[in-house]
Amino acid sequence: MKSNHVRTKLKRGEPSIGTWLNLPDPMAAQLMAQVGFDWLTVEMEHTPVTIEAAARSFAAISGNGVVPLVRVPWNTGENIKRVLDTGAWGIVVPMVNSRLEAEAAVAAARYAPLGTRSVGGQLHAASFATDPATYYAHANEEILVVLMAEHVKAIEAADDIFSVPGIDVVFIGPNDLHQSMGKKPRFDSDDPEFVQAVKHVLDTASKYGVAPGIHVADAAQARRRMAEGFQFIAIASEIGMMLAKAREIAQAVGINVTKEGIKY
Ligand code: 3PY
Ligand code: MG
Repeated sequence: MKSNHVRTKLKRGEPSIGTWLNLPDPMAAQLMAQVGFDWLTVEMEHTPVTIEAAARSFAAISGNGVVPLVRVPWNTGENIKRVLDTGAWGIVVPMVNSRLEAEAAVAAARYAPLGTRSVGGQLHAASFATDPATYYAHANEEILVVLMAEHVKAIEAADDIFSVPGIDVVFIGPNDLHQSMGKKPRFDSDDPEFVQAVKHVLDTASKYGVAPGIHVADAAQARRRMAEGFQFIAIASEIGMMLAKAREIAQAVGINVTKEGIKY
């Protein structure tokens, strides 16, 4: 059975960098899997990615030696079961704002005795190049559980949430976090309330031995966050990178690029 090198790296205290896949296209996933990122997260929260497209993307990603992760549309047992059973090696769960919500996400992602995940399926084992029985015996040690801290409620409840056993990463969603503070959504700012919230996540994650993570807009931000101690860093998305490069090229030949467009 293949092993989840991202989980191993994070447990050793090392950083691990990846990006988001927003296109509902396994071919784009296959090509992005050859760039060299440690992991790729298939985005199902804010995109039209179907479970079938996601399953094909997980296979294309894991087949290239990269860890396939997925952001589920919402924190439900059904969402978590279906993406793990179709081959994801880890889940990113949006908007986890209480201990109860954190416990529910962990329980859905782990087999007994750590959780309540139901056994069944074939693709989970195929994704790890093994058979179902071996997968059931080892999945709890391989599946990466990433919970998102992206609301002021999660910052206030950080001790309650981050101390739940079975969490590997707490991952800041800066856009929603700003939004929940009544501020303009963005990846970064020097707003004192946001800066303090980020610091509180870093400190609390370290207190409970959980890897801290954050979504950033570009390489410069990624380097700064790593220097601060963040380990699980998502840089933009494949669409963001494609459009940024397209704009750069268009501008270089004199085309008037007027729209800023999406960043991730
Ligand atoms: C946010 O910034 O809100 C995110 O969800 C990033 O992944
Ligand atoms: Mg968000």
